[in-house]
Amino acid sequence: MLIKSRKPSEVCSSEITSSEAFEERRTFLKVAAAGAAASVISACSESETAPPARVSAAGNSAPPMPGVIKTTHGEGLELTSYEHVTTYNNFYEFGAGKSDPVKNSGSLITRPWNIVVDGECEAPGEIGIEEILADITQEERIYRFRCVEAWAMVVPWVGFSLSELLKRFKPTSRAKYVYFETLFDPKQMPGQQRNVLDWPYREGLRMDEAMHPLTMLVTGVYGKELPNQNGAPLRLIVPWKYGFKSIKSIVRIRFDEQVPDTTWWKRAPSEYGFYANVNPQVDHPRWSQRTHRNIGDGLFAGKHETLMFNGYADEVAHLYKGMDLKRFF
Ligand SMILES: Nc1nc2c(c(=O)[nH]1)N[C@H]1C(S)=C(S)[C@@H](COP(=O)(O)O)O[C@H]1N2
Ligand SMILES: [Mo]
Repeated sequence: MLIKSRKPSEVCSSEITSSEAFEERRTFLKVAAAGAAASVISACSESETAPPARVSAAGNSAPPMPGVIKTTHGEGLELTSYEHVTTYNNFYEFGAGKSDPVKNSGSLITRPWNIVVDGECEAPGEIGIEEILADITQEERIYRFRCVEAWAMVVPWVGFSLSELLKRFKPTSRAKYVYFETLFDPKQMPGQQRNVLDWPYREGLRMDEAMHPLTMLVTGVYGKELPNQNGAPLRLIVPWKYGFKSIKSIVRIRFDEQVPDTTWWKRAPSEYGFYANVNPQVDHPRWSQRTHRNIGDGLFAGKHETLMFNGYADEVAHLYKGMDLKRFF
């Protein structure tokens, strides 16, 4: 077997510590104090290189979702197992390690759950998750999902196009962006008791990206209700963008005229762009984005070439026509 030696640019963030990251790490260590497992902070740091812990997936018991329509999206792609999808997570509100969310997210209360929608729209208001589940047809679509830090999954998400929800609130012509916010409640989300990130977690899309049919609000996975660690009861999935855009446990959506502040972009603008389109030609300053490994493949499995827009170029490349994607990364 050929074991390829890695270029320095491929060394993952948990192995390399830039001076900036070192400072961050010191601060984080200070905050984390009492010896809790700390890792260099990044949107996707591979804090655990070993395969995910065999935590029996809390969520295996999640109720099946009735009336889900299976679509042809992603037919033929090889799925990542339910266990990997629900035990190898990024959800800093429950810790920075990949196996923290499954262990710690039991404290999140997902019923009742309301989402406020306001800003540049004619019909601002609030909608409950039960109303969404009852009123909006749920579809299963298999999407590629890739983290900025070179790991990827293929997941059968259950949900619906974000545009279906947004239209109900009648965005005005001034709505150029859509802003999203995660719940802020340090009692339910213990990670928020520390200043690891500027809480609440925030994300945003340009209006045309938000209205694109591939952009999905997700309520379930593998035909079952979304487990807490995956962002219950409602999270975003934008399959052609890096994982950090796919904000979890959403409580607020706002139509904005100006580009909104978003968590990772504001924290480290040289590392995480607003667009965050999967692009093998634009490296992260600390590692290459040309290849990825599939979670669940095993430690010695080869890496895969990353595709432009994560393989969705035919559907989305037109959104960025004429834009310099090295500048607007
Ligand atoms: N609120 C919130 N949303 C979040 C994150 C987070 O830490 N907090 N992590 C993001 C990152 S970096 C990734 S890769 C994906 C991971 O989604 P998954 O755990 O369902 O695979 O969630 C994204 N959404
Ligand atoms: Mo990520």
